[in-house]
Amino acid sequence: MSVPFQRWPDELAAHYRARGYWLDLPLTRILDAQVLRRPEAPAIFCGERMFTYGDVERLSSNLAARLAERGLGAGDTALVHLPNVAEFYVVFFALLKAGIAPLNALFSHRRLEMTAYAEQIRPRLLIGARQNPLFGDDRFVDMLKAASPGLETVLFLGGEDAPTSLEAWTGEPAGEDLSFRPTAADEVAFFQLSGGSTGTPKLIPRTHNDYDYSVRASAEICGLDETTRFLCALPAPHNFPLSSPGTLGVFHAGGSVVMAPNPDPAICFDLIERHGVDMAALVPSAVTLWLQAAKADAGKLKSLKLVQVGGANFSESHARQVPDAFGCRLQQVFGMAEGLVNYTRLDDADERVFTTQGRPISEDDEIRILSEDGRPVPNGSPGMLATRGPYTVRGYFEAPEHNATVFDAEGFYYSGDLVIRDAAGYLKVVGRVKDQINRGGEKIATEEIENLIQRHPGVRLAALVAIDDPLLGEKSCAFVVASDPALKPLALRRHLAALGVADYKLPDRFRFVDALPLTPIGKTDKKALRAALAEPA
Ligand code: OOB
Repeated sequence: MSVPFQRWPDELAAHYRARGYWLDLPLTRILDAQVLRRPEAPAIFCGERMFTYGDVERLSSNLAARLAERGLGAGDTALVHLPNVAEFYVVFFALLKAGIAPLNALFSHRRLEMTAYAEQIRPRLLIGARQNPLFGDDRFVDMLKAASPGLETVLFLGGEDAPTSLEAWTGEPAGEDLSFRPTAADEVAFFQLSGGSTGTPKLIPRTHNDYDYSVRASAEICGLDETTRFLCALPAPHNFPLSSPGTLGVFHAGGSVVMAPNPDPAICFDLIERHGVDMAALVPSAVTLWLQAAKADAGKLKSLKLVQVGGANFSESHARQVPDAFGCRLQQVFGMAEGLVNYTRLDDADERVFTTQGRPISEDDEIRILSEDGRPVPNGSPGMLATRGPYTVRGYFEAPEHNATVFDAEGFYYSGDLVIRDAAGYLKVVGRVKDQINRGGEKIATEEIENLIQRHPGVRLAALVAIDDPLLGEKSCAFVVASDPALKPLALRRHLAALGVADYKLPDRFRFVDALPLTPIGKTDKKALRAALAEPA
């Protein structure tokens, strides 16, 4: 049994192996390598706790053994909902060891997102945290079980009673038999989350082979080694802090990860000072806060050597401030959970680092930049980015119709970004054609929210558009055509909250209008709506 997914064509797979990208080893080799070499070395600092590589190995093996004992293994999936704590990695490695494919939801995801994920992957296992209001009692678990009948095993971080306590399951194994094994390296290891532009969130099946390559190559590009101390302040499941090179890159290199609950400088600066952090990954909105805070507190940042910035548009003026303000190098990162990641390189000239979002990891990342009618545009001109390569997926999980719209016949993925390429192959992100809002790096699929607003009985039509925001880059504004003239924003906000949607997706503003403007072919004219935002309400 294995999780179904769209495979790479045989001849390309053979090429990726011949080039040494695909090693045919499971992702768990990242941990195994360090356990053999330096089991006593610190892998994770989390609050007052420190976990060595040996600890992560032991705890994850215990959990894997218990799960295998329950009959969980290859072909099974798990829904995981944990905050930025060491247990996130213990669970991740445990599930990989046992051949169970996890979907690591963001901790900000609520009932609606979690239910949609469960309906798609039909998990046999759920791992959550009691500290999250979703799992304060068992009501939501019962709902999930109803939506996903195969869900038998539920474990909680911070759970009191032993049968469901994650702590108990990672403790000494119940039986003698420690038999479990990962799925084959060319099978699905886990699911990444797509930022999305559709009504339901799309899932991204990542194989051991493709993900491991992106981690190893990223670690090399970023110069990680045993001395690296990496601050994980972005949500741990996100592709950027997980693999670009992220925490997995740090484990691969034998360094240490320092967990932060979020990028708040009041928390992060102290962690940097205390643990001698030399590298951090941030979204642009966090950099803005750090730049402010560094005016008073730069002394705490002495150990920093590299700050990576990615996930959303980063202004050149802020980019230029980073080296002096933080006393370190800047690296720009333009990546996507579907695969392709671009980095400025450590030896690039400053101007290139300030003005581009880098170039692809691999010589075998194929990049096409296309006009609206699908023809290649010359270097220096903006066009739509299409890509395929050794770690860019060939399709979303069980979404044939959507796949037909964002992957072409040759397997190129259309990211929805408008980019300019220069003669050296560096990319600059200049815009977007996908209907998505990038709220400080958190992606909102407009269609998802529009559908939810339209479920309110007093609403005829809704359209969500981006508003420029000095801190987050973009916020969201919902244009609403109401059938009930008394409808107020508060009622719509309550309606969305009652549906259980994550907070970051709630519209920042509402505007009531008599009708939505239409384009000549009858679609909502979002350009006109954005222009209307510039005028007073
Ligand atoms: C990263 O991954 P996702 O999947 O959350 O979002 C991908 C999208 C890109 O298609 C692009 O629209 C935007 O986020 N984006 C950027 C950017 N990096 C990502 N837009 C402008 N400038 C950048 N530097 O966001 C992600 C994954 C791995 C590494 C870094 C970011």
